[in-house]
Amino acid sequence: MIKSTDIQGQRGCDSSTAILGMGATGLSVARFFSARDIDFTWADTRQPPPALAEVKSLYPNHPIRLGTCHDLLFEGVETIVVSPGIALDDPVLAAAKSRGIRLIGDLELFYQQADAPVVAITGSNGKSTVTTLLGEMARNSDIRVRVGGNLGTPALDLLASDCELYVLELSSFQLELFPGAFNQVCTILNVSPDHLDRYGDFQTYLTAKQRIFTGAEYAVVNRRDAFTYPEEASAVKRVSFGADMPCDGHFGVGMVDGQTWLMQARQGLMPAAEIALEGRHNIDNALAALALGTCIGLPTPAMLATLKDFSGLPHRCQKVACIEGVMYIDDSKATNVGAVCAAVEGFADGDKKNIVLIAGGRAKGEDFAMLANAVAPAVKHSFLIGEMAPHLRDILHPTTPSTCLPTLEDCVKAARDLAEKGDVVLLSPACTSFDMFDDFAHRGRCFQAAVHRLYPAASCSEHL
Ligand code: UMA
Ligand code: ADP
Repeated sequence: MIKSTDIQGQRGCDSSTAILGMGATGLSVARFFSARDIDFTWADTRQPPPALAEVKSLYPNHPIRLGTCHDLLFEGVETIVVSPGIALDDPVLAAAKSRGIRLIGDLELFYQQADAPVVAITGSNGKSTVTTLLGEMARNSDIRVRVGGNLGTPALDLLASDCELYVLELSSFQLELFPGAFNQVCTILNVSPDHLDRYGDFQTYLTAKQRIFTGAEYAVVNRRDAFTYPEEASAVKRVSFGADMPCDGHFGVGMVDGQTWLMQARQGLMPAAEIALEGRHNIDNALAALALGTCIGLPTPAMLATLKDFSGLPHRCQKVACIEGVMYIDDSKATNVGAVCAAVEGFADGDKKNIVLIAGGRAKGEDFAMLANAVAPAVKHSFLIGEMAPHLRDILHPTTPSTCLPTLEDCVKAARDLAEKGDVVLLSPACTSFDMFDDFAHRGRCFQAAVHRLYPAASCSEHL
């Protein structure tokens, strides 16, 4: 394992190292360096950065450089630890690179230190669910596991000498500086357009995701999505999952006594109906977690028990209430078209139009055109908020009646007025929340509060 002195000597992480970004990642890097007596300076292109006061009080002796003038930011700097929210083609970083300054991410430091196997999980949708689910499977197998990454706890804060397994959710942003990892088990769960405001085009986004295969021993791939496979020539071993009958060594579904079962090759594992997670897309997530768990040797009984118990994270197709026969679902985390399609498909009821959709917010450069055909069969009306509301209305209205409204609360009330017994009111925005809310969790909490305000006097027996 590389010690702090090695890091200083070999990697150049000494006083000529700058931490760019004062968010969760930057602060975790600062803790990591401070614990090892490694000197550093702070840099941030925002003036002022949100955490400036906290950083000044926690790190009074470390210089802080702010702004977009790269000469001032990185004078004398040899290595920059870049936070994932800052694009590598940002002019400040492009200039630093052209001057020969080395750019690394927190993952490079993490992988130098991690002394236990790592499972790395990426994908456009389902990352947090599968990461958490696999972590629970490992915990239920009595393994000392630490779970984090893009999910919340930065990778460096997970490091612990007694840890037996790390499960990391990795974003495409983090993968841009992914150093590669020997013997790793990894997966790209699925790929659909996302973050195109940063990448410009789908191929660049996909290339960032595919970096996860660098050095891997096993790749868990999605049979329904060719973008999740490593290159043909790559030596990475593949274990696949998909909602069809699997071949030997792979995971899928099949019919047992007239019921859909999760299968490993020809062997039935459990009825799909017993998975605690809601929505058909979660069968994929369950299969992916089983495949990953099998690659790292988790016992099947513990994994299956976890699937029967783990009902999911908040704001991901979360049941909020059932009021007068109408189910209210908070899918605030659905911030791209692929996620909304999966949620709508998951709650569709045959050929009925049983869904009232609430969507909108701030775009990430995606083309919303495919949403129109995807939602039309199941959505009876869409209520739209935020910056994208007029644009979404133009796209959806030809196939699905759609109305723009000023607030989320207005949407909830209008959905309540329209929905009939047996319908689903689904918040699944296809957009980020930052035009109207702090983040997706804040948007989800506001939705849930609005739902509960609909019937304040009613008995809570119908609320979940
Ligand atoms: N900053 C600049 N210049 C910029 C942009 C940001 O200097 O152009 C500075 C800000 O002023 C701030 C800091 O960078 O001081 C923020 O850094 P950051 O944006 O990298 O965010 P962190 O707080 O470090 O959180 C990051 C992830 N955020 C992003 O990738 C945008 C978190 O994922 C992750 O949980 C955390 O690291 C720990 O690993 C969030 C996210 O939205 C949840 N991720 C995206 C997603 O899931 O879609 C990828
Ligand atoms: P991520 O961390 O990749 O954003 P989450 O597990 O938080 O993924 O789920 C976010 C949303 O993505 C969910 O609310 C759901 O709408 C959608 N989703 C989850 N799993 C899948 C999947 N396997 N395929 C497509 N969409 C999915």
